[in-house]
Amino acid sequence: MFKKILVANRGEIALRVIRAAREMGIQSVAVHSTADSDAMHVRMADESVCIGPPASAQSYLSVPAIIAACEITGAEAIHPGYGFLSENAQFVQVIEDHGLTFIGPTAEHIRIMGDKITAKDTMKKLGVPCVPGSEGGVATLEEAKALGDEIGYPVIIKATAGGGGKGMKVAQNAAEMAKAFQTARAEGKSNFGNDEVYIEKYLTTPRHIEIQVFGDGKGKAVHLGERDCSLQRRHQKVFEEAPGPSITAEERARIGKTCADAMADINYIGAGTIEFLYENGEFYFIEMNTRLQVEHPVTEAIFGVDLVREQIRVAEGLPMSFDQDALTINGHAIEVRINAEKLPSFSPCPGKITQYHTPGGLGVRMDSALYDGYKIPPYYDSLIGKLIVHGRDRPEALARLGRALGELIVDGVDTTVPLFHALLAEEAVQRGDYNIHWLEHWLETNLGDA
Ligand code: MV4
Repeated sequence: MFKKILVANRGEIALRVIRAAREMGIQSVAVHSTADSDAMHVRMADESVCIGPPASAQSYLSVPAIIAACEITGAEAIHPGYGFLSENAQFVQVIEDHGLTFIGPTAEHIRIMGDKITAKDTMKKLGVPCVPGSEGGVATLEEAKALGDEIGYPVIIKATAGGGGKGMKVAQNAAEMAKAFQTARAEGKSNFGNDEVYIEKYLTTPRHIEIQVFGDGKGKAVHLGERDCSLQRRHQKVFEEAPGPSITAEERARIGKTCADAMADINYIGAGTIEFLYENGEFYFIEMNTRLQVEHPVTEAIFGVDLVREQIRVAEGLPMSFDQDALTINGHAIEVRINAEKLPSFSPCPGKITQYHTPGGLGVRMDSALYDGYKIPPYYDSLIGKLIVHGRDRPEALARLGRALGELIVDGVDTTVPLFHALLAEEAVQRGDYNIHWLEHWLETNLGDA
């Protein structure tokens, strides 16, 4: 059993990991930049180490500083949270070279899934359904045009190293191919230092459905159903729910088993998310995230499991505390991401919290590192909290969300809370009838968002 772990992150996710560790009797070490000396994760951890100046590149992304913090404090393992170094294969390698344990997958799994062409090729061979498209990379415009004619327009050109929607261009027809192909390559090169691209059939109105998987690293893996994360703005999720309102029990069992079997085959260890586009009753794999996700609490709510506790267990070589048969869905959960942002532009709004009151009651969870008087620094992500509600069914969860949002007080900065009040009044949201484009259209119509 680990005695002490280091949390290489900040904000609500650092608290999430510290809480799981404390319940397991494990000591926690927080790391922080000089801008975060007064942050809640520093206060809540058993110990803390300052690892550098405000800029993430010199603190939360500094591998030598984080390894040094482990050596100073005697921490045996590192939990990366999400973002920062959570999907950095080199970081995992360095951790292992120092005789420490990374709480997450192997460097090799991160490497495979970090390159989207390799990820897709691997998943296809494992029997996971993929979007029709090129086999591997597409090197020339001639090849790209031939493929466009073969699979039919519209097509999407994606950078293999891409992410967050960068290095992704749609070609509606052959005439648009040259520009789309060159732009995707250029964006891959400038953003990720890799100009390799691949091509897929462009799905016009899909939902974003992701399957939560979990492996023990020894050939056992399970799935914990899906989350529908279709409500996004500029590739940032804002509202997530589980189960997906459009997914049947039969579909869940089938795609879930396909994903779990694939993870068992590669001896996957820890938490992972397999992302699909879902259209006309079919699932199409697009990419895999080899980390805990922001929206993991909706899955925890409906399955009644602590995913971080399980991550720590399997990292220690212990078995998972459940098998597939023990995992049954109870009710419906919804998460909304509360950002310190000014509407309608969604521009970051850092500043001092003058009053903070969290909602409570049955089926309400608020994950946040805010406190009265806290000064949100301007250097990091604008996520300041996640409100998660759980009900016996979807209508109850929606009603509970409205009730809980009404209790929440965050004064001193602008937040995205008004957006959620407005969304809850929408019939499409009430019916669960939306796709990946719905929110952007709604924002244009209702907020005049560019
Ligand atoms: C697609 C697609 C349609 N067809 N691939 C966006 C980011 C990256 N994760 C994959 N993305 C997409 N890939 C094919 N073949 C549409 C998107 C997409 C999207 C996907 C999920 C959630 C929101 C989205 C918003 C715009 C585009």
